[in-house]
Amino acid sequence: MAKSVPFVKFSNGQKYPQLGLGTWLSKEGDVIQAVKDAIDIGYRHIDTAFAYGNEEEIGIAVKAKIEDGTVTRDQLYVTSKLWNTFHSTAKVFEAIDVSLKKLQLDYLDMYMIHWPMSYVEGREIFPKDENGKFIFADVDYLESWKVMEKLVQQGKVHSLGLSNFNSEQIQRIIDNSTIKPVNVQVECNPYLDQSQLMNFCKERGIILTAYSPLANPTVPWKTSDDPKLLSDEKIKIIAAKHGKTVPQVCIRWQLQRGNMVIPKSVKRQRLEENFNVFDFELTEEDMKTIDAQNMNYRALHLNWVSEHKYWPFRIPF
Ligand code: NDP
Ligand code: 1BO
Repeated sequence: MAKSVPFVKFSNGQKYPQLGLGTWLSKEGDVIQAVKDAIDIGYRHIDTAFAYGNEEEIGIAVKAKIEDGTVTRDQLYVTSKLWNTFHSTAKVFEAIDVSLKKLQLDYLDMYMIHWPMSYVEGREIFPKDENGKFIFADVDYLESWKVMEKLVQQGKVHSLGLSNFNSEQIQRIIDNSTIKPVNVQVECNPYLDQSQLMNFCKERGIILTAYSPLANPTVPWKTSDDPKLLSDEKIKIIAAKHGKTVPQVCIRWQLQRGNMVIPKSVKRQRLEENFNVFDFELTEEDMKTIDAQNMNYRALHLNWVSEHKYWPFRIPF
């Protein structure tokens, strides 16, 4: 019998499992088994995106686990994201249908704008000119949001969220929408604690989802100079005290802060490890020690598109 994960409640009344499975860089060949294993272990929330190129495999795994009776559709919560080359009105309508078809679903539990920047449409997902420079488009993310509101009205999506938006961009959506974002997904771990953005979101009834909660040690552009969260000496001491691992402490820290958290793994043993975080509690002192490790280190800076007018990292949060 699988263990169960606590739910958070969104401002629109929808509940969502606080712990989910990340799937960025989960490759074809690995991801079907990983999603099946995750569902067997008890994960009920799966995070994907058009840009991850694995929605089709995730759809196969989800369908198999529904057909073998492990779960029903309404016990699962699937998030996907609108990619940067699909921001214009016609493209948003197209993108949701593509994602739903690949995932073999009638609706998404949550749909997010993946990044505020739009790239030129109709080409590859990272469109570049002959000099390797990204080709931007000038679509305002407010246009995308208005279509996403229609997707909710059509029943194709239950909740709307934003990913990689800064506080000003989130506020601009709130001020110009009829359906408010219930969730903001951003990079967040002990080395990038996002405490200011968390407070900002909390004041507006938005729940934060922590991506790269283990400071993803395999981000493709990482260098040997990047800090290594999983080797952090202070967190190692806390983990040893509780008979837990550093990843488990990092995940637990997010849960106790009230965030949703979506660690990725394709290995069954790690999926179990990352799920096994509901039988211990970090003390107030542990929490403070972990908070103190913050160094505002951001792996997903995307500074190669920093000239885009909507690149989100020009302001502190
Ligand atoms: P994570 O911090 O979850 O780290 C994943 C990496 O850590 C993988 O290399 C994984 O390897 C390894 N790992 C997982 N568990 C353990 C463990 N217990 N011990 C040691 N190593 C471990 O990084 P992600 O960037 O993947 O973030 C999680 C999810 O957040 C993504 O998969 C995606 O769904 C979402 N995300 C969203 C973004 C956005 O722009 N909205 C951007 C980035 C992520 P292995 O698989 O081999 O176990
Ligand atoms: C380009 C990075 C996308 C991760 O969600």
